[in-house]
Amino acid sequence: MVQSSRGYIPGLADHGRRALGLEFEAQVIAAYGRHLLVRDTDGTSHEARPFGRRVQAVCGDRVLCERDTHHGEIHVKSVLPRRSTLARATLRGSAEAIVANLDLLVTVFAPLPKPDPFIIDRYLCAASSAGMSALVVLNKADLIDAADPALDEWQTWLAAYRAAGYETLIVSSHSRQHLDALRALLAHRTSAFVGQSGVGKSSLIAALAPATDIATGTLDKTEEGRHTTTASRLFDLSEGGALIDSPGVRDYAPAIDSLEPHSLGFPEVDQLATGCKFLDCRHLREPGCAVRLAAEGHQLDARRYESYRRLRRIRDELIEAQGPGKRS
Ligand SMILES: Nc1nc2c(ncn2[C@@H]2O[C@H](COP(=O)(O)OP(=O)(O)O)[C@@H](O)[C@H]2O)c(=O)[nH]1
Ligand SMILES: [Mg+2]
Ligand SMILES: [Zn+2]
Repeated sequence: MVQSSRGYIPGLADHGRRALGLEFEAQVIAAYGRHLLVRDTDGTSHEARPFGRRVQAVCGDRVLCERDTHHGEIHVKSVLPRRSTLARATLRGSAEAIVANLDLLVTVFAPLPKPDPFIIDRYLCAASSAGMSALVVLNKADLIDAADPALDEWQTWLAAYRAAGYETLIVSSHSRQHLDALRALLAHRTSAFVGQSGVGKSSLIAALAPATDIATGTLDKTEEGRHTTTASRLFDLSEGGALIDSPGVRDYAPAIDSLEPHSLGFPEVDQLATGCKFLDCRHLREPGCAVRLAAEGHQLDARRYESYRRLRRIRDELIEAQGPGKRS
């Protein structure tokens, strides 16, 4: 065993601290910036703070905590390896984790606020690139008028998502339409709900996990004591599994470096690309591009292809700006 420079055996010391309950494993069940709520293996929740700038814990993370007996505080010492990370690009272009250890990403849109399918696409790309399953949900079905011409457009979007391999559902948290079908897809998995502010993410979660409202202490209060929804929070499902509510967004940009470099996380592009003439085809103007041909022949949804091209341009510009060495 390696002797540390400070003269004690780290393994033994850790063991001792664990036996005394000073060090323990927990899961982050709410995160408001660096204010965390962690739940230990006994199911007890504790307010905690990351120990040092290096520790970047997000909702869903498994973490190693240490009790500071002197000040009565709990510190998150380290984040245990994640099985998946949903990340976003910050304004400066670097990757920032939003939620960790997800199995499924639930992207929600609604008749109101006015939906933007390109935001949905970008979430789906992040999910597919990170190896998670994803689901597209149209909420507020009770507001949909069958004669509304916009319904045709939404149906076209949903058909394209199904063709790409994603499951889709039309639900209502108010009328509870198709909530059982949604619940069946969520059981025994950890899922995060994402989408524009106001689409009904929190309402859906409240309808699906009603009895599990967790006490977040001072976490979801601002300095003035008002409640905010800017925290990510995890709710247990009675049948097993958990739902994570995330703050609503105006827009979402995936972390460029975490996108699958060839298809950018578009499953249908990935499939079609096996027919491209060049292995490094970017699926734009290249000769013999099976993806572009499929779009021209309407086997690939035109809007999804446009979405791919937009994301491709953004990604390539950012990779270019990072300079050589980081290029892929
Ligand atoms: N008509 C209708 N309104 C809904 C439904 N779900 C949520 N809402 C309303 O939409 C607004 C935003 O809901 P909220 O859950 O806070 O959205 P979030 O920002 O995505 O978490 C609230 O006024 C909800 O009452 C629904 O299924 N039908
Ligand atoms: Mg909300
Ligand atoms: Zn191609």
